[in-house]
Amino acid sequence: MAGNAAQRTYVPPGQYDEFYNFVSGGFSGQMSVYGLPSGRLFRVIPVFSVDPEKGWGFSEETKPMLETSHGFIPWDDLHHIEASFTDGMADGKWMFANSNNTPRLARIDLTTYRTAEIIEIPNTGGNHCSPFTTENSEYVIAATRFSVPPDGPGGDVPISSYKENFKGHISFVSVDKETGEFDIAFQLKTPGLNFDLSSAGKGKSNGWLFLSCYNSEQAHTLLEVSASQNDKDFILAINWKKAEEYFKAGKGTKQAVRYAHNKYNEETHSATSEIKTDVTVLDLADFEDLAYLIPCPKSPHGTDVNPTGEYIIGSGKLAALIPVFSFDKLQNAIANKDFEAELYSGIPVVKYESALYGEVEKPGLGPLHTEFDDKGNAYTSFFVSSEVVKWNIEKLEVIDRQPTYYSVGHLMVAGGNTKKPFGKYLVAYNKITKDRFLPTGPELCHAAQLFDISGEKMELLLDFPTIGEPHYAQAVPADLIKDRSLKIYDINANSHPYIAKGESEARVERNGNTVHVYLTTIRSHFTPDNIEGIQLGDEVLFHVTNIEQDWDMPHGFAIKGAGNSELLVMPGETQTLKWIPDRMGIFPMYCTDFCSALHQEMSGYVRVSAKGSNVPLTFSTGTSQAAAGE
Ligand code: RUQ
Ligand code: CUA
Repeated sequence: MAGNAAQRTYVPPGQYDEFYNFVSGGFSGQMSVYGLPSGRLFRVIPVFSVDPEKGWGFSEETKPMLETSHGFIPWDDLHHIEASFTDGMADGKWMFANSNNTPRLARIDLTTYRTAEIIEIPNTGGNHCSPFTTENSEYVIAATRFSVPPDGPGGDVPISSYKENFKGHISFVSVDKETGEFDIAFQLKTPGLNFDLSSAGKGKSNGWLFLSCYNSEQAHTLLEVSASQNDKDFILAINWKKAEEYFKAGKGTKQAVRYAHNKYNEETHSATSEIKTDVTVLDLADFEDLAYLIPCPKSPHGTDVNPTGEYIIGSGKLAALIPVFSFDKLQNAIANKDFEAELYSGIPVVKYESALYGEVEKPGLGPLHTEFDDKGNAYTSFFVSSEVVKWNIEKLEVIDRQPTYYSVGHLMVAGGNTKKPFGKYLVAYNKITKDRFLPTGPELCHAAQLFDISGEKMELLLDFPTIGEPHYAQAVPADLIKDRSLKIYDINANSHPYIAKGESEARVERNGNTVHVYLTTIRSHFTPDNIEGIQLGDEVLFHVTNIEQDWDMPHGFAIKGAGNSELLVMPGETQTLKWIPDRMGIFPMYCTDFCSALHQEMSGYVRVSAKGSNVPLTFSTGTSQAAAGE
């Protein structure tokens, strides 16, 4: 430990951190936001998960965000985070994230720190090879981890027919420059392979994708043995600019599929979910000049491209070396048709030596992921030997190694996947922490470890616990983002269909068995705060509008017996809690967020009577008045 480590991570009270650190939550389905160098946790954003802290996935408005073609899915496995890029640099607009299990991509808006959009990926099984974006985020790419037969009735085939019937798909999800909106532009159909972590080219290799793939054996059972036989698997290099040209020229065929596309609208404060029914697919087998296989030892888990775009680093989970490929050599090999074979009906295999720049020898055991600094060095995580290794790319020489506590998976250098890394901090995200923190039963926190990498040797500065299991992460300079953060929702722009724009619009309306409560909140009362005439068998929808227009002034809402969660409603926002009373009596409701000295007084009562009771529907704050409707 560096002697002055505490000083170097200490951010005094009232001062800001230098970087935002966006960290995946793995099996928690969330993304958390920390400060660097302090390691302070600022926020946990539900992405592929419900979150009772915020009512996310529990309010009527947010439920559609978690819809899929399989129905409502309240959580998933969120592995990787990637920033939106402009000219190969994080631009601070959005973060992209993948769900691994039921394949989806999400876009998180960095003004609201909320999930703005989720799109499901058809023809895919296990969306682990995802998301990675092109140099200007023209596309966010997602590829299948488990090749499967294409969606549709043709999928009912024997598992043993893997080689002929199972296919991979690489999805090109376009991102609208202004709004960020997703659209699956097209998919590339590939032979049945398992794709793993991948990178888009940048700088001189912009226009190419490099996808690691394992199971080149095309095994379908006992993969731990049968998919580890070949000495080398592959990196699949794809000329995506060419693929895009073919797509734009009308090549490719439309396939009937079903996938959900969910969007959150900041004006209606509501999400919608739509099922889309087709996708354009280009079959690699129909094109000669789109894809090339580069042999890569052994069972690769990731490929990473250095800041100049010249070097492509492969990481084989079972490899004892790190291969470094040269983009220039690859281009020459392709031009000279320097191929050793064709595989999977027609994809040329470039000779290993013809694409190889060199190998880093004896770097450690089980290289997983590599990031870069601003001085020509690479940093690779080693799961098995539990260390981070710094090495020089051009010299292929190990410079330093530091243990991690324990079993590092991903690592991240601030800006380390961009064209200009900041080269100051490296964070290792560790799977196992054992004795590092106070014990908390059988489940221990996972953790991040912050290293200063500005010198020759890496220096460990700080351990901090993380939410869920951290995989990939991004760090973006705070200055790029912090001033764009939204403070309130403008209530005049709120076009929620059940808004009450002020207390004079607060009311209760019956429509058959549905009762709409247009409820406002402001320090420190609800309007209305007395409601009578609710009957058993009613479904009550509390449309809560927070009419505050002041930063950091949320109000909460809870009512006894509610079976979902509380709501937390931001200034200017409307959110709806559905409540189905199950017995007669008086039900208190109250604000769950300590909003003022009289927060405890921010409460009210709802009276529930028997079905068909003659208690009239009334509501009041102060005095009673008759409700509208019948
Ligand atoms: S994977 S280590 Cu998704 Cu490497 Cu996490
Ligand atoms: Cu509003 Cu407490």
